[in-house]
Amino acid sequence: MPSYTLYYFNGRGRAEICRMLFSMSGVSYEDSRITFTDWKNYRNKMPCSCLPVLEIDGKTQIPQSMAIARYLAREFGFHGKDNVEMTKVESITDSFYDLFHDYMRLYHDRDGRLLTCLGADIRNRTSNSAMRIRYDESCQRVLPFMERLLESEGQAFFLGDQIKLCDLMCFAALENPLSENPILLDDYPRIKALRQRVASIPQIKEYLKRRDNSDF
Ligand SMILES: N[C@@H](CCC(=O)N[C@@H](CS)C(=O)NCC(=O)O)C(=O)O
Repeated sequence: MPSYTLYYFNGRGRAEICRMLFSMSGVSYEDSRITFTDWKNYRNKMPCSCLPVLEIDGKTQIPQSMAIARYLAREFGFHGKDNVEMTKVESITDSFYDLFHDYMRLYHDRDGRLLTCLGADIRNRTSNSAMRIRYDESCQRVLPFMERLLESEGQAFFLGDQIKLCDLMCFAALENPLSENPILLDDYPRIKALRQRVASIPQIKEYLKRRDNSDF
């Protein structure tokens, strides 16, 4: 088994899906959290100048949260069993990423920098209208689609009775939006039930209990 270090800020953010995959697999990794003050010293050294980054065996560094998540899902057995199922897993995962990405953008300035880097209070940044409209539209696009998918094809999870990357992403991507708007899923009972099922899996339950609370 390779050695893994996951670099991100001290928040759930885009790294949480990867941390959940590590928890599900039981594989150990270093959860390296960079402070916003230190980020300026790291930025130019990181591939793509953004986080998260996964470092494998102290040499290979991979940026992009979804590429990292797909890699870990394949390594740990949480991806599809064949090409069609893998594509379905990715299509659901990426749909949740769309929504999550638009939510995260509420916390970025015009240059795309995370506002927390600049010391802004992220909880007061949710009314930026153009980004807010885009995020609301993503919710209207993605959530009904996922609810219908669970109704027509879902069993215990999106693709059968085994948890996969897309189920974990359904949990991770909606955490921040739900902390701001607890009634977000009231019209989507199947998504809500799926998230509860994910949270009740022993490895995830234990992880959620022991992780630190963070702002985002
Ligand atoms: N598409 C990338 C986006 C990465 C991204 O925007 N990361 C933010 C944190 S969530 C970042 O590194 N911000 C600091 C900066 O841009 O200086 C991914 O999903 O990993």
